[in-house]
Amino acid sequence: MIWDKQHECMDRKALQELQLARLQQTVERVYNKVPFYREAFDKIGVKPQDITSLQDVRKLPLTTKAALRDNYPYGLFAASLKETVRIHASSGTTGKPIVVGYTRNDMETWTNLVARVISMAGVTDEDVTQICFGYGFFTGGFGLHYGMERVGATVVPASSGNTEKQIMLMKDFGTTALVSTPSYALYMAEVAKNMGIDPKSLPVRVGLFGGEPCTENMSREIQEQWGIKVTDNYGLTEVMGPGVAGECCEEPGMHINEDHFLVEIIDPVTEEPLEYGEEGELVITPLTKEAFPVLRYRTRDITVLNPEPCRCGRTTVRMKKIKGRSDDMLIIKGVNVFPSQIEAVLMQVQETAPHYQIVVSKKGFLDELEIKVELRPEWFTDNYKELLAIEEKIHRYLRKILGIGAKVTLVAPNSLERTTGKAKRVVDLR
Ligand code: DLL
Repeated sequence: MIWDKQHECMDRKALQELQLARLQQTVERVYNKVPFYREAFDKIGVKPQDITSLQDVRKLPLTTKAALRDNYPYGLFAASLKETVRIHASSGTTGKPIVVGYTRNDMETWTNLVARVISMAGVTDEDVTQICFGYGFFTGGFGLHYGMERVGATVVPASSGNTEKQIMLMKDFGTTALVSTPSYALYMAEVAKNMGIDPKSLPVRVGLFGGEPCTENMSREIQEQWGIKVTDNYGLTEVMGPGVAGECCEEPGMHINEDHFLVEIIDPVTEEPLEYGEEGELVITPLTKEAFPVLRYRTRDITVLNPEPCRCGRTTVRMKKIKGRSDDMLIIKGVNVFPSQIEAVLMQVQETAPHYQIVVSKKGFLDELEIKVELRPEWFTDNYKELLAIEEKIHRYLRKILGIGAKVTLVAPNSLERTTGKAKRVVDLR
């Protein structure tokens, strides 16, 4: 087990001193090695020496995804390629990917931080872990792989896809810890059932899920289908990959590895700082990165920070489950709607399965929201009246929670596309 008590249970004041020293080092490094940042500093008249307290982080420029894209591929690297031992990239939907690098020290830090997250979830060297994340440019596969090896678990590097084989391997190899996206976990449960295998009869006891949002209700669904302990973990390529934050076994919320990441919450529109407990966009400054140290990276992820000490003994701030991305927020008839709010409603309806799609279109000048959701096989019927009653019930729930009307379309079990990676829930036709 990797539990770095010295850092994970640190006195807050000592932690802040460590954070400041590391922030100063990072700022110095970035200023000296990355022309993009030096120019940005000079433009606003800030020098590395101006950072004398943690609050001074606000003097630094925010970094957006656009800056990473504009400096493709190596423009923001603060280490030479000779010092860089690994490249990862985030695919993005259009154009060039975002490229990040790791020195040998970065790899060591990354491995340790993922190992912490794995240990928080209760995985040990007694576990056999099946890693069903894609291996390759995606940080999920390799990130969890190295972390699991550090913990001493037996790694089955299954990667994603070939789902029937995944189930066979779980059974034959005695997999106890499952690693995947939440949506792939649900898909795997479905495939197991189609093979005549109850997922609960498999040896899996704990799941580490991440890479995409997952509401509480969705977690509960996974837990019920698999009969396992479900944990969430968070990260992003731009600041490292997985290993930024993870859930412990005591209280809700994901512990942020704050000795390596300085976090802020800002108002996504005004960019003004928000307090603990207030909902806003997470901004992250990695404090120990060598090859790719971005400053104040705007994650676009919406969450709330909770500084309350946790029963587990860790003193690090916890982040709530991600509500969604500010760029995924739909504005429908002037109302802000996050896909996660729709998911939360759908997951309360017993007749529907956790497979849905949100379609937004325009009819004339008006936005139209349609929710396609699968019926559970046991509720499947061709009785029109019954179907209509279910649709109306969902329509009513949605109006109550979201304050707007949506067209609800029930579709047959297994008719929506399944994913072995991150689910694409929203189709915006506007
Ligand atoms: O998804 C890193 C990762 C891999 C984390 C495996 C955990 C496990 P990217 O592909 O760069 O990196 O995508 C990062 O995915 O900004 C969030 O919007 C979303 N995301 C990641 N983890 C979670 C989570 C990896 N636990 C983007 N809950 C982030 C909600 C998540 N959203």
